[in-house]
Amino acid sequence: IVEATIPEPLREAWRKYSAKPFTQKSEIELEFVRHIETTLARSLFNCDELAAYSGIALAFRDRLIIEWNKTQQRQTFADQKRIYYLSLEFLMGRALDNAMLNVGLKDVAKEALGDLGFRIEDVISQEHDAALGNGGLGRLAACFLDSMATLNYPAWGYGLRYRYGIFKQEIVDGYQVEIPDYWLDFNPWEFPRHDITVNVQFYGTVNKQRDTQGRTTHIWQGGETVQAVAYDVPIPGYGTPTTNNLRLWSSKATSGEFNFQKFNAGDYESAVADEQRAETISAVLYPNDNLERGKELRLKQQYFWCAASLYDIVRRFKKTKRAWNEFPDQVAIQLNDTHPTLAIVELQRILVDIEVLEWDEAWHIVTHTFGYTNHTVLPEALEKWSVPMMQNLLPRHLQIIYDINLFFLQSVEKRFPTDRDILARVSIIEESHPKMVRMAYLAIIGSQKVNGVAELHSDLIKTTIFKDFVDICGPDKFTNVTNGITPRRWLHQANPRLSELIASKLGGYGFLKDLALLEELEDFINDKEFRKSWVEIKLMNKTRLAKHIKEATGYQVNPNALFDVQVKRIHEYKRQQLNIFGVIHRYLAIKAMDPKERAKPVPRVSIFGGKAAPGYWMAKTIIHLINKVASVINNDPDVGDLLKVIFVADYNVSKAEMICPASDISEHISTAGTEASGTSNMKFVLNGGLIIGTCDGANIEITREIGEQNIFLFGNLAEDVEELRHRHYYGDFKLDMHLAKVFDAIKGGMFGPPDDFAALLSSVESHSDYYLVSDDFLSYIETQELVDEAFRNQDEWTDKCITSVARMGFFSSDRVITEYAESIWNVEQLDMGKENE
Ligand code: T68
Repeated sequence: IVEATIPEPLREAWRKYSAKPFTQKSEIELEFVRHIETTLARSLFNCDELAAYSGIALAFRDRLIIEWNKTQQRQTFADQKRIYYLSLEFLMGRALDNAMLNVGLKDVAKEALGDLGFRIEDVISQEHDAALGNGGLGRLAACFLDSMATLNYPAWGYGLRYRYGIFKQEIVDGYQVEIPDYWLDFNPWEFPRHDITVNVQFYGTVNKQRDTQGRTTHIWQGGETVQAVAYDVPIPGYGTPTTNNLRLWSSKATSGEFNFQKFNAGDYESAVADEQRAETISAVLYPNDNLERGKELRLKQQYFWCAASLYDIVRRFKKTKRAWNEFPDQVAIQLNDTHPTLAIVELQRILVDIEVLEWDEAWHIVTHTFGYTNHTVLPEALEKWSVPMMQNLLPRHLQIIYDINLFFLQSVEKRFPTDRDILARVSIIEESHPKMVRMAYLAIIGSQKVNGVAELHSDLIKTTIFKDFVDICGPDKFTNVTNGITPRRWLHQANPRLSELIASKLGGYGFLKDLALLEELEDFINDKEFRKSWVEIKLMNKTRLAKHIKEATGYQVNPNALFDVQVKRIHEYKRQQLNIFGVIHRYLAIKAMDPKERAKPVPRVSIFGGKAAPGYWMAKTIIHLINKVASVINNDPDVGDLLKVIFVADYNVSKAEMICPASDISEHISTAGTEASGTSNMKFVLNGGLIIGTCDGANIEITREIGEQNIFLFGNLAEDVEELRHRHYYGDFKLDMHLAKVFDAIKGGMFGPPDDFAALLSSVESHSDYYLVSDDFLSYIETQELVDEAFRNQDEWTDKCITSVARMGFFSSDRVITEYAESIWNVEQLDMGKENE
């Protein structure tokens, strides 16, 4: 915006007064007090911890936004290809701690807050999690933003600014209860951009017209328009001035719509109703993970967000005055699952209908711009939209989808003239009643690369759900990029003591930017002092969690017991039921022991956490069973410290930061072939805990990296699952004898009315045990005994933990982003010059 630029001779004054990064404590104190006294209108007589949080957060966000501005200028000036990461979910968690750590000023801020009467931990814990996501997919997007900023990639995230994030979970009488998460009351981390708006159209009709050159053009008219307003969230990199942008769109009625016409006509109520209807689009995050339910509002959310984001991306490209064929050299758009697939159609529409490019030229641009990441092979999670719904909501897009499909099927027919079924198999349109648009197929056809998120998963998509597309598009289109996590949040922030200990041995915090450096830790494996500190830190982290458990549940757990953790969304495929059945088995074994024998078993605390989708009844039953088992076992005097069962309510990112460092063993026990990757497995190992798991997702690569002597694997392999299911289906099924005893206990009413759990048991006993709980049960409980044995030898256990951490370098999201940048996006890091060397 050239006209608004300050003339060169006057810029000196600006530069003089422009705020500088904090360099010392007094500057932080000054800004802290200023914000409390002016922005918040408080004083030293009424400054509680929440106000202190607000003050310090505002002080830091002011500095972030200055770096944010400079970063945007640098990136515009560099004029390089940019990455656009489209995700319906960004599970960011808290921002303050992260912001302080990334600029290296947490210790200084701690002193500053101390001087003014506050403990930094108490202040940090005032922050409400930004919980705009369900689970792994949303958290992955957040880790990627962190890595892209840290590696100085010019990258933008695009998402929705939900008024309600994922619900808060309470446990009442053992049942999950959902509480709305209204999180925007006070959010210092977002900047509303009321000047950046996009009008998004829905419904209406399409008319054909001939333009002056005799071409047929399509005019999409009528319907309703909703306004997208941008809210920007600065994303600081670690140890770099780069501060990237996450742009979240919020919906509101278009100015002009709510207002005078209806209002003046005396129809005030309906004017307000229109306003509310528009706002509904960005009101709530759908709380399902790995399940799609085909609701119209969800489709509206998807289009609203894709249309606004693409408009923004195209606008930025057009400012460079380049020719359209250079678009893919300037823009890489990554689709986080199929949720943003409409962006493919929208770009084709913009190019053909608005910019009047020829279809083929436009399609060439589109198919060189997008990449698609698949996160699941579960059939119930693959998105399909009904054709009549799409016809109604997005009539022009449906036409374009039909054309994309037509040209695609024609090319397939030419190449595979003898395969009579292939066209029906690969058609974007499923010939069902109603017809459905298969979004994954559209995403594949419209992208230049498709990737899975762990090796096994990427192989599985090629050999199962997308097999035909490998034959059609060639194997090179399909690739693997194994997931990773940011070591800044998941080591340095979550486990500052361990991070410090590691830094003391490796000569600094370089490993936070190059996680492979952790391998040098193996040199210290026999260093007595180091090992002692290592063990002490784990115990401190467990003690902290025990304190939380006491406050939250009233149960006292012994920090010296083996902490066995399974925290993740509750889902049958993730098999929390296998875990709790195993706990009951252990309980029955303890009860059956001669009291003198009871000193022998390794004391264990089984910790569960996770949300069930509100409509997922079986998942809710599993939560109920866990809580009932907990109340029986935890109150049984025969058991004492030998076994405790805890359900941590409202598992979220900030709870994960407390729980991951406190685990001895964590459970990643999905039915083989069902968990695409898993990322909490990485978080637990990086924090010095071991894993019990199946040969699934990234567990396999974790094993390859850390060595099979350092992980407890069990259960059937992915390649055998189909055959086992087939056998069950034809009646070849026998309940495992140990599991049968567990079921007898439940049926006998040991954990409350057996009817409460009848459906859960029968999903195993009489409905073919789809998730192979019985098939894997013996292997699971035997492997748990190996865990006990290993834990008894604390020295060897510590060896395993240290070795594993040392070998986790591969799972940094920095490695992941580098792979995407090089093999999919073809984007370069911004050269930061000398200042950042
Ligand atoms: C997860 N997927 C995978 N989905 O389950 C996990 N789904 O294995 C993987 O590690 C992770 O993605 C990152 O790749 C999800 O979390 C969802 O949350 C989701 C949300 C909406 C619709 C469908």
